[in-house]
Amino acid sequence: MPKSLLSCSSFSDRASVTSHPIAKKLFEIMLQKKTNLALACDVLSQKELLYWAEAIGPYICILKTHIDMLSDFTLECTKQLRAIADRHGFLLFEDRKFADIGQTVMHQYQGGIYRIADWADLINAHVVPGPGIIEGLKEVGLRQGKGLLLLAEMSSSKTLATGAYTQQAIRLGEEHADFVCGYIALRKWSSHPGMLHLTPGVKLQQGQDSLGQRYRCLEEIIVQNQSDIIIVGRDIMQAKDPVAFAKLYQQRAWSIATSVFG
Ligand code: 5BU
Repeated sequence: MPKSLLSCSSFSDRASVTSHPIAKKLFEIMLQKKTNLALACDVLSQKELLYWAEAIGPYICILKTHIDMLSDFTLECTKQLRAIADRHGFLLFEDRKFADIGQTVMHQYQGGIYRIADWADLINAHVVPGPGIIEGLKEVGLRQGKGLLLLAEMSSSKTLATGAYTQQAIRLGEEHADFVCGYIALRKWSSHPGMLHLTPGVKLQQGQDSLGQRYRCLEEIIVQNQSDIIIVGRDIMQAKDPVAFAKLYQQRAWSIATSVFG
């Protein structure tokens, strides 16, 4: 194993040194359930969302939602989803990708019809507006013990989030480590132990979809790039036997991660 990989800290070492409540909880879930798999649960109805949460819940540490994709959204659904998450022990991550000034995102996070702050443990944000977006979201989420992920990179081909932009996102996250607990990124960028790196665009076989999504395989993401958590959507949900496939993903990704991080 290359020397740089041997110096990686284990999830349990990182859990013991982080004071961020969501990072700590997430590490504990990962260690207890032996999973670094997040499900991207992109569905169009409440019934499907609750079905997948229940079916795949035992194998995941995070269920990622796009709550505004539901055509029949009600707050009751988020209550039921929260109950399933607590029963199976996984976190809820609303992939809202906030992208406005602090004052606006504060209301989008707390209010509106989705009331994201009431049920989601994790949210994410673009850093294009600058630090004000983090401050605005923090006004709502910090006192409720929530966590924010910054978009440092994206999985799509020809993404503009590269180079200096990515570096600034990493720096902003580290400067707001009381609320920010990680990044959406294609590789590990921060050596801050509480900062998690989550990577979307994952398939067992590399490739692309017809709309610019670029897929990377587990070895590239975890071994070469040292990302912590894989976010998988269609590769599981469109499998012949999604539950068995989720279990396979969980076991493979966890065994690769423990061989890399210890
Ligand atoms: P897929 O079915 O595994 O392609 O789904 C990927 C999910 O991750 C989907 O919900 C996207 O909105 C989400 N995503 C992404 O694919 N790439 C990114 O850079 C970010 C989010 Br950020």
